Amino acid sequence: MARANSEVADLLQEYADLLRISGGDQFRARNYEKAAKSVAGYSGDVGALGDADLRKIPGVGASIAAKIIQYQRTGTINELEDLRASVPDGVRALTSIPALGPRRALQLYHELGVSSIDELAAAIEAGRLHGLKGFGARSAEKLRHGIELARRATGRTPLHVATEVADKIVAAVRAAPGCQRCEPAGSLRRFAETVGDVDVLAAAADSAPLMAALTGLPEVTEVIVHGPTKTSVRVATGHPAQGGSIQVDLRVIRPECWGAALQYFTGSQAHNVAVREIAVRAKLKLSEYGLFDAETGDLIVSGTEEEVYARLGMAWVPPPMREDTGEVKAALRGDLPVLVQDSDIRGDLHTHTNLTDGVATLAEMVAAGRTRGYEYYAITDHAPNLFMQRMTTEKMLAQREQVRRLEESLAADGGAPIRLLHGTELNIAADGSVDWPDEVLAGFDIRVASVHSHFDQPRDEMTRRFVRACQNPYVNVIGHPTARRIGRRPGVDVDLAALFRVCAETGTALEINSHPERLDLPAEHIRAARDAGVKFAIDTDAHAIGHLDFLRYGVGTAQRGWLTAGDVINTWPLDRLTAFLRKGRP
Ligand code: DGT
Ligand code: CA
Ligand code: CA
Ligand code: ZN
Repeated sequence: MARANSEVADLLQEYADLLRISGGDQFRARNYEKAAKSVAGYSGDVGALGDADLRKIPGVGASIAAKIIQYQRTGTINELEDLRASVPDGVRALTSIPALGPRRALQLYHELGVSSIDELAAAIEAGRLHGLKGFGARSAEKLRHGIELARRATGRTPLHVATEVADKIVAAVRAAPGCQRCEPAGSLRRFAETVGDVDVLAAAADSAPLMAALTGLPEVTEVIVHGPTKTSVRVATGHPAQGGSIQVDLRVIRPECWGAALQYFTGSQAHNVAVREIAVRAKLKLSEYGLFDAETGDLIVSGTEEEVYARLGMAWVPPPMREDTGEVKAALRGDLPVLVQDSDIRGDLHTHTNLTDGVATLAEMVAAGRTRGYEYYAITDHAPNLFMQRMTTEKMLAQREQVRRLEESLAADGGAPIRLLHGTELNIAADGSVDWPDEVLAGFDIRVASVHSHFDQPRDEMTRRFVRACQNPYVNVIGHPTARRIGRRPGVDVDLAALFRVCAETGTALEINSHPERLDLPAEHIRAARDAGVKFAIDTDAHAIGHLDFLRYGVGTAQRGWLTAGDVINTWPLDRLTAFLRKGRP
């Protein structure tokens, strides 16, 4: 996606947020938010468009187009600057606290003079929220928890934001004269859900041109250390975490140490400690320079990771598994699972179009899925009970017709064949029921069902809710099962063991939602689910063409959960998949 698109989208979103905070027209705020979404998902480069073309983007009218043009010309938007000036920074920071909307943030500012997260924390502890209108008995507890989440979020950058930075840097370093290899390492290579700093490793005889390629990048805002073996810089991310930039460490090593260095700097530290213990027991010494004979100091191997692990009697461990959760033992025994790969995925089973809250048309989304080489592709727009999406049975049936016609025309155009599944994303109501009656549900090829409301139910109610949804003979996949938003909203309180049991019994798959702000089911629960016999669907929940590329994060998350292709229903051939989707129905 073009960089200008995400910049413009962020500004429009900020404008919407500021309108809300300052008590402006809520309807206008919603329009700006919608425009932000379509700009973010727009397939061309917004930075290059004139007025007429801008206005063709859904949700962009005359006044928004004018603002984008002003931004293109001057780099600022006057009205946004005015709004920024009218709302203290601290109050904006308050809105990053989950459970505190813009209106209540402004109320705290006006009534208590609270203008930062720290001041809010102090006000809560001093009991100053007592009796404040709109802040009931549970408010203090919820806000305390929200503050904790917001503080944690500001400390680490989401995986996709860090990955975009790393991709750019790796490309620049690889292009430098003399660069033999360059790869991301650290938590990013392990597909951790958030990243503290970006570690990049490169191999060259002379490091200077590589270091210069990094420090010369326009996105670099500060050079912290500039040395021959390690250079550290800060790079702008355009994401609020860590103050809008992230540290990048580039290490350049001699090509002959590549394997040992990559192993060392990939971590995790806990994995490395466990691997070094294996080395010590074999009278060897492992460092970033190589594997050495502990007594003589002679180098044994260092060229590739595979050689290093092999000399320790271990199979090569895929980076997402390197967290010291049993992978060292498994690698010694030689029975690591063969992990699912991006290329195993035959189709996406959870995607949206502009019939509900997506920004691309059915034909555009399907064309993008086909370009990815998918054999099948499910369209799962929202169902009627998510009222703001205004879905109706008539619209749904008309879409089904459109899907069938599109499938026929694609079959006739001589390109790669693709099977289209007409599905829906149902809403799991508080009592576990879903939107449509059985006779309507029966007409879909696939039904994802998700929690979109009543996130605060007590554990036993929430568990009963999920169990009932899974027992519904038409519900095939539980979408984003915990409903968490990384750094913004904790997952719902549910008895996961009970959920896994009912999924396995009923043939209901759990989604691994690839959206980088969800990554849900979270990696730490995936192994337990698989051990209970659960199957998974790795989906993107795409609302724009570009979102189909989020798949890599879902696959990385599945790998962190040790999944094989066999565990994942959308790696299966279509006939096996459709048999699974029948859930034993005749
Ligand atoms: P992060 O940056 O917090 O998301 O997590 P990592 O895992 O990327 O940690 P980081 O950046 O501190 O270091 C990258 C890898 O380098 C780490 O996973 C293991 C290795 N490493 C770095 N410094 C040390 C160290 O002092 N001791 C050990 N054992 N390993 C280290
Ligand atoms: Ca790191
Ligand atoms: Ca680091
Ligand atoms: Zn969805």
